[in-house]
Amino acid sequence: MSTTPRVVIIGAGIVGANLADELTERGWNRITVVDQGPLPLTGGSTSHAPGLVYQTSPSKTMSGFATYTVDKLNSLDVDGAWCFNQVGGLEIATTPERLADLHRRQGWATSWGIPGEVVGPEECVRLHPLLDPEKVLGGFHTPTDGLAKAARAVEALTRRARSRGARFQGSTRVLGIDQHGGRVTGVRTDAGVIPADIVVSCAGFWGPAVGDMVGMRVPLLPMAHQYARTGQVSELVGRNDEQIEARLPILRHQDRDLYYREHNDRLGIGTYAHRPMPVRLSELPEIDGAPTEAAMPSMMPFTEEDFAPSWEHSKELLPALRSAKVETGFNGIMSFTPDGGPLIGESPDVAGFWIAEAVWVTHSSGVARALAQLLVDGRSELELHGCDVHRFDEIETTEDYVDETAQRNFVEVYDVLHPLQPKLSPRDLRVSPFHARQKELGAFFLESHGWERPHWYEANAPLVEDLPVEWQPRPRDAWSAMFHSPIAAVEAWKTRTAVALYDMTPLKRLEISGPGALALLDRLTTGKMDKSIGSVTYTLVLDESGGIRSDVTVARLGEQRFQVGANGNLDLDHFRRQAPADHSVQIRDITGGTCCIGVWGPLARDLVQPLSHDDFSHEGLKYFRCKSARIAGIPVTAMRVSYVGELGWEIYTSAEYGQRLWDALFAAGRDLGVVAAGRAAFNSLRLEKGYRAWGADMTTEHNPYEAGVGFAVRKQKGEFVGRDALAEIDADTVSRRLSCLTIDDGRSVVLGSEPVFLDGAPAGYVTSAAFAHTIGTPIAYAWLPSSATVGTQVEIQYFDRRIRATVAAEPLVDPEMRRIRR
Ligand code: FAD
Ligand code: THG
Repeated sequence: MSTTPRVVIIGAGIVGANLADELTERGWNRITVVDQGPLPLTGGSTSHAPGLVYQTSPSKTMSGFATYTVDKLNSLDVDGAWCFNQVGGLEIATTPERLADLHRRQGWATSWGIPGEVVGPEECVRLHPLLDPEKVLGGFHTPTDGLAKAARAVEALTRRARSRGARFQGSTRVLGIDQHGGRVTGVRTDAGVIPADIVVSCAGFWGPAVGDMVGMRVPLLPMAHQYARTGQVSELVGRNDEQIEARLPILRHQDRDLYYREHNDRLGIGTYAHRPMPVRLSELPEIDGAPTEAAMPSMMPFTEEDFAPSWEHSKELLPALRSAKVETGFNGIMSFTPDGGPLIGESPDVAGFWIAEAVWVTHSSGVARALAQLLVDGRSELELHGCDVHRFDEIETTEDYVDETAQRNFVEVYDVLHPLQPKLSPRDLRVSPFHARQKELGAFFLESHGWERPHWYEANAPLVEDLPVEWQPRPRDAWSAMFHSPIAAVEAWKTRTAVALYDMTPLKRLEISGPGALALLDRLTTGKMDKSIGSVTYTLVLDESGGIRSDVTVARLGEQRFQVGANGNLDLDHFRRQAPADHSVQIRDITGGTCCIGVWGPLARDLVQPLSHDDFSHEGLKYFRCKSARIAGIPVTAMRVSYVGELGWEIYTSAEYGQRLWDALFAAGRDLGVVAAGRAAFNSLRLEKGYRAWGADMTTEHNPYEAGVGFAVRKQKGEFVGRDALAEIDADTVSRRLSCLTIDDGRSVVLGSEPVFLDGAPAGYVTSAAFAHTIGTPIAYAWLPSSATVGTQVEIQYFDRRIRATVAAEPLVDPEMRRIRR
């Protein structure tokens, strides 16, 4: 008899209930859902959620989660009562900056297939007559958004999952997780042990406490967020009834951190305008008896003084409120994370222990479907890199870091944020050994995973004057000029015409060694790994369906020792999980103890060779080879690889020699015109050379042939993960392609995620974009149907403008590889 695994879901909120539904829909029938609270109103965040669902977000995956939630909840009811009321969404602007941002949001909606348009003030008032026409400059209207009746949806999902065999058990508190041999075996509760093969914690803001039971860090911070209801609003009387509750679109007033919905003839008001109010789990209110809608553990007492400014702003926007009053309110508890994304994934230490937390009602069905797909099929159809709990580096999961960044995200939740907008704090968490020198050179730093990364160096500013005419930067619009500098043009120019030093230290480096290392890498990547010592291979890590999990470089440093240049912590997590249990492979993250300088440009050899007795000639160290050497007496590993597409090497050494290496290279390069160069130039150079950035340009949603990296797949090499899925696919048969676009006007720079129109209809979206200094024109990469061949005219929507672009043959720079191979 075939049986499905025994699954225990901790938490019967909107996430746990959705997961039970998704798993039972897939035929898993041994599901138990336990909750410490009584059913169906458990007292968690779902029990009081006002349920506004706005689908549009900068993230394709998050928007996809939301769209699925809307479709699913729309199809549910409890005895005829609605679970989703599709009243539409309206986000209004009261400042020109917000109005511009609404156009940007409308672009994301178009990119991700969500209907919506920016409308004028009259239309806003027609849609929502409570608005003061004098205050509103315009709005973004999304007809398929609306209200989720979260607690009722839990009931509908519970009924359906029960009818397929799931068990729901309320008033049962989980006290511990039983495990044996590194696997979960059961869940210990105050009502006994429930045996389990898989445990999924859907415990909402209690997540960290449940994670502690298996020693898993759950980087979320519970925080209070205020929600109030007015008394009767005379303008609403007679419009709705208890059944329908609301007819007006849900409303957001982001300039004041406010949102609104109807509750029959009253208005509900949510605010993020107040001070951050972190909540310790030990401070939760003690509830006598069962939770009610007025008292539950996820509700703190209303602090009126925090709400006062929001009430004033509400009366300004919605004059009808001036004769109403605030009747009730509470400080409800929800989860915030360091980057605002949810937390999905399996414990690194205890197999079978999963979490799905920090999830809004908005994304709940989508997250549950993704997790069900991971558990049942091993793969989610929407890519999860921004949701995977293992996306964080260790420093990003510490309590102090989570505390500070989660509070920051609360404050910024409705702010207009530039894609490059840096954290102001915490900063200087991780610096390379070159940091002191970078500061002396006036580096402008942005932060990534705690690393300080120079984007350009003010020390190069005087060279802007020296730029030849064809290299001179064009003026940019104010938005694309933010966190950018014309100095990037200098650094690009020097890289292509002289030589530049790039700090590559933050690039994640793994050492994979041991008797099983070769076999592991061979199984997990698309390349031939059994090459000579000193080989470097650019290769792909696929999932079973042929989707791209990552692209990495693998350098063979010894018979049983490899250095992997990776894209982030997800790669480390993947390799660790895939390593055999027999300890024949050791995997170490060596990023922090080492450092790397990219020395690139036509004069790179003139710079490095005089500093070394080792042979840095073309024959002495060929393209995509590496070797140990000494440079200025410092032991290094030199790897002839260049993400910017120039002659040169990534030069690695251990951290303590870093500054000395930097100084030696800098001094030796003075007469050659060496500059330090930053990420702004780097990103432009890699894009014009056609090198993909995993996560932005390609993800698990794409196969190598669509993404233009099919050359890295060695189908003949033998078995490897993803090979079977690719058997029938090649570059000529794919239906969509990552395509290179040049911008026709030669000056408009876009930033990424903008929709692309083909024959007037949305057909794809931008993944990465930059000004290509070498050819003097802005470029973009975008996903487009294969029918958009070279020469096809398209349009990119940038705010409220359409920018003409043309599909171009790629790469735009050095297709013959003359710059690199010499
Ligand atoms: P919960 O509903 O909290 O469920 C977790 C469950 O786990 C609880 O029932 C708890 O009892 C149980 N549990 C925890 N620990 C244990 C244990 N040890 N043993 C047994 N059971 C345990 N989201 C939106 O999308 N739109 C909105 O408009 C919106 N408005 C909000 C307004 C306010 C004021 C607040 C506070 C939140 C709002 N949210 C909104 C967020 C939303 O409410 C939550 O993100 C969502 O409800 C979380 O669902 P969940 O299932 O993860 O958590
Ligand atoms: N350096 C190192 N490792 C890395 C990167 C890096 N790992 C992660 C990420 N960056 C990987 N991305 C690329 C993308 C392209 C190339 C290298 C790393 C590249 N491609 C050549 C090409 O496409 O023509 C060579 C391909 C080949 O010969 O197989 O160089 O920056 N260490």
